[in-house]
Amino acid sequence: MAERFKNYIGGKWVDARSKETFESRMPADWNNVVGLFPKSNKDDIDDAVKAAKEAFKEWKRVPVAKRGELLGRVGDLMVKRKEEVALLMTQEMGKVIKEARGDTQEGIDTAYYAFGEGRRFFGKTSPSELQNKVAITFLRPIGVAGLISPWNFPIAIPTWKMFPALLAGNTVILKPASDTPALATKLVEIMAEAGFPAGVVNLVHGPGSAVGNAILEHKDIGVVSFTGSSEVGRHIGSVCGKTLKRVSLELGGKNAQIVLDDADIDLAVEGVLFGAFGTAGQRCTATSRLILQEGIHDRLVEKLVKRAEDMKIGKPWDESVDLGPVINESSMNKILEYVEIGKKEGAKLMCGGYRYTEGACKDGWFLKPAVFTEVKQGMRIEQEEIFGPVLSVVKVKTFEEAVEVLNGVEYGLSSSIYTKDVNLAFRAIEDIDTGITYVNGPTIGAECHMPFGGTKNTGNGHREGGWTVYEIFTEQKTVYIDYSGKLQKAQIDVSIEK
Ligand code: UN1
Repeated sequence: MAERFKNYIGGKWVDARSKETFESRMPADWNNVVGLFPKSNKDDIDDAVKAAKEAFKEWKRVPVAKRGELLGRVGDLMVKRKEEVALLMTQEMGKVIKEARGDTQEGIDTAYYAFGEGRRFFGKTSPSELQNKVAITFLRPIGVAGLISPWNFPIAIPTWKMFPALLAGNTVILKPASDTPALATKLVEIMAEAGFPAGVVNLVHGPGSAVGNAILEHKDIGVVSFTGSSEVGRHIGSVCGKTLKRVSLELGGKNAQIVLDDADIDLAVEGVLFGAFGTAGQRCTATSRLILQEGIHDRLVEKLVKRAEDMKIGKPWDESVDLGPVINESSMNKILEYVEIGKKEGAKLMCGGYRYTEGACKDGWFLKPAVFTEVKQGMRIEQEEIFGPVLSVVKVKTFEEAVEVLNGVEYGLSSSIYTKDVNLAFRAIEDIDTGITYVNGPTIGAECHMPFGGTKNTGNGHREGGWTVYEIFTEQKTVYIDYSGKLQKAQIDVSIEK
């Protein structure tokens, strides 16, 4: 019998009110059930909001440095349990063990960053326009935060949302992706062990249609943060528009790496392999397009295809494996459909692009990594997010053309340029319309202390990570203190005589 897991509401582990459950299975071996999880609905969200709202009354009064200390303790516990979490990640989500450790480490880094921020939760101080008066700002919590997280970074992204929300003094309800509920449970177990008061951290499993929507519509949730597809993001944004909630949306990408003729070719090949096929291409930041200047094109493609073909596919917990499975069957089918679309559009499939079933891989969603060349601007495989190990190579003549192709999509998350020419590197930084640009590095590898997010349809202008995430989870309070002892009128009592 598969283990049965619970929701965490008001400091207690509880079943869904409906008592219904859903399964989580291993993508690398779908005969294996990781566990059964509560299939919750609006009633469970109502319970969680009640608990979170009650807990907020006290939690917001805990000094921010103390809240930070608790998050530091979460970091310490995560360090101790890093290997156990990473192993579970290979099983439930399917990324290879080295990357699973990295995902967990990103959560640890986020915990320690929040710990530090607890001692520098600064507002601003300004002179007033009047004499004997001063103006200051404080950051205050919003209330109950509803956090909806994806499966591709099943530890890192929930921590990106929960830790800053909690540090700021909000209480939280996490609704994790239904493909990775065990990992979210593990994280919340660790947080419970660290000693958050009951109701401060709540976990509610279940489908987006029921649990997610209940979060969006609940009048006592003040802020929503979502990472996922642009399609779902549009829906979330529109509902939150109606209910006047603050909402942060981190959505799709169609990221590209440019390689100019003068680049270090081997470095560029290493970069694109990691960027395109790391996490089996299932990152918002994944390199989905490779834009090559014509002088380097053929040599680079030759090296790249050889390396892609040699990648070892297998069970993600095996240290020697380069590429694990994709998350589930429908995702695999969608990726394979894109391979067919690419062929029909006239692009040339140089390698991979089919299901890999050899040996131990027969019961998993494994794919051979695909490289398409002769991809033209405007083809669907050049424009649409695929979220799998499929790379489209576009040949260009000039730097200007490269930037134009890179910018010619609806998304703007990450980007990269390989060149030794410092002038062109800086022009790229200026001209590329994305939230993140790497110079001589792949499109993946964002660090927790820096702003993370994108332009255009990648989101709605917020930045997670770094200091900017606190703009999502706080209200600004502006305070004027008048110590003149008389009524002073701003805008009316003009101080400079004519
Ligand atoms: C994501 O793909 O949603 O920069 C997040 C990176 C990781 C985070 C990716 N640190 O690739």
